[in-house]
This record gives sequence, C-alpha cells and structure tokens, in this order.
Amino acid sequence: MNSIEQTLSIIKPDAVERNLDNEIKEIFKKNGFKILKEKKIKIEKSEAEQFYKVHETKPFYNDLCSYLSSGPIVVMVLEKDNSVLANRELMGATNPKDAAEGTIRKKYGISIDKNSVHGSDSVENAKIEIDFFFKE
Ligand code: IDP
Ligand code: MG
Repeated sequence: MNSIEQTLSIIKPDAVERNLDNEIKEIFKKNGFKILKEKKIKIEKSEAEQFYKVHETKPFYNDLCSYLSSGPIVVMVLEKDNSVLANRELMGATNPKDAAEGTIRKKYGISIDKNSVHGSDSVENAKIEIDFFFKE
C-alpha cells in the first residue's frame, strides 16, 4: 500500500563544500520528491551528538559528529509516497563502494564517512529528525 510520507534528508558537508547541493536537490525532484522545507545551516558539535545519539557507542561516533558539524549542510523535509524507503533506495548503501549504480552515494560519495547524504531510516525516526531541525 502506498502512503504519502515525509522524511528528513541532509546534504552533508562534503557535498555542500563541492557545491553539489543544487544538483542533488534536482535529483530528488526528478525522482518525484517534493522539497517541503529546506535550510542551509552549520550546526554545533553538541547538536550533531544529539542528532546521532543512536550511534553514541560506535567507535566512529566522535569523528562522525565532528564531521557533520565541520561545515554547512542542507537539511530538507522530503515528501513522496513511501518516501523513507524511496529516499534510502535513491541514496544507496552507507559505503559508497557498495552503493548501486545510479544512487546518490555511488555518484558523489567519497568514503564511508563522507557519503554526501543522510536519510531517515524509518517513519518514526523521520518524525523525530524533522522535529529536531524544523520544530517551531
Ligand atoms: P546511514 O547513513 O546509511 O543510515 P548509519 O549506519 O546510520 O548509516 O551511520 C550513520 C553515518 O555514520 C553514516 O552515514 C556514515 O557517515 C557514518 N558511518 C557509518 N558506519 C561507519 C564506519 O564504519 N566508519 C566511519 N563512519 C561510519
Ligand atoms: Mg542511519
């Protein structure tokens, strides 16, 4: 069954730094996503730590949070039928080396940490992540 969903997407510092944000937004639009909200921001490391709290026990947590707060990012609310899964498919595997042809991470990702985009992994987490960045 299809249902209209919202998901949170982030264009990460490695992609914004290479001025790929407009190109990546076009890919989302071409694939039927509506960009309901978007902003370019730079976050503090403490905010990245809160955002990635589920990963706090992982060995890469500190580097991950330093990285996400190292430069401007573009955060977006995307909407489409089954957008959470559709966005994960369009992004490709976490490690760009394993990402399928035609995915954003295959095309632009540099490494497992500099993998150009973030996307929520469930409808429940999408709501939490959208609130994190866009709650009024
Ligand atoms: P996802 O972004 O595909 O959902 P997660 O497992 O949620 O992947 O990991 C969050 C982010 O942490 C990844 O996008 C990647 O930037 C980074 N990451 C994941 N695994 C590793 C690793 O083994 N080494 C370094 N960074 C990693
Ligand atoms: Mg994840």
